[in-house]
Amino acid sequence: MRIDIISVAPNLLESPFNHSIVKRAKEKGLAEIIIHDLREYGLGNYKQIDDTQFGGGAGMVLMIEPIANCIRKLQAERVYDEVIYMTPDAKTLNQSTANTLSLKENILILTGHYKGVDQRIRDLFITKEISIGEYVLTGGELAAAVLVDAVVRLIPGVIGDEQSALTDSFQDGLLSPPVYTRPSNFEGNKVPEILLTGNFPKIDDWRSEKAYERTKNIRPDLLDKTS
Ligand code: 6GU
Repeated sequence: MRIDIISVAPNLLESPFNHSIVKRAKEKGLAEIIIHDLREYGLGNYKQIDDTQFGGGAGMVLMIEPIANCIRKLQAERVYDEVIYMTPDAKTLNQSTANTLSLKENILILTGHYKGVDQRIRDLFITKEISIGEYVLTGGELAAAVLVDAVVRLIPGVIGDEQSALTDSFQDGLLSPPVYTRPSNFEGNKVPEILLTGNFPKIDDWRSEKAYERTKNIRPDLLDKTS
């Protein structure tokens, strides 16, 4: 998968993609992530990328020309399956969206800043808008990093133990059950007996039960969706 990200703060995006699973995906050639600095497409000597909004009001808006020029240049080089705009005023990212995106060939992600981007960018170029939750971040970069992490780990071959991604929280619509490792007794706090028995069908049952219990307590709304 190739992922292009257009950003006004490209340095914010360097570190998250050079660790752990995303780093491994890049090294294996399963993911290529290219960051584009919107400033390079800015207008005039000052490389202007934002301006005050028509109709008045506080906050700067990212202008249409720099973004259009950048997107068009990239689109001339390849066909994008999705052109995604990261914005709080969109549907929230979920596992199902991450699963779908993980099977795409080329994805272009636009991250906003300030008051957002000129609406015509959204009308003309964007095929999908994604928020990562009901709170406001300074810019879309951290949100884009979250999206890319969630998607890249699902690309077939990225996680060695294929089981691992499939048994994540949310893959079956439930939260994960509790997990334990050594020691089996920490200052009198013992690991549930069942996990030490080696009775794997029983252990599977126990995990399902705990996943259901945890979901019922913390996210009962998820149970309404799956049933
Ligand atoms: Cl995608 N962008 C910004 N700026 N804030 C957010 C967000 C995105 N998702 C949640 N909050």
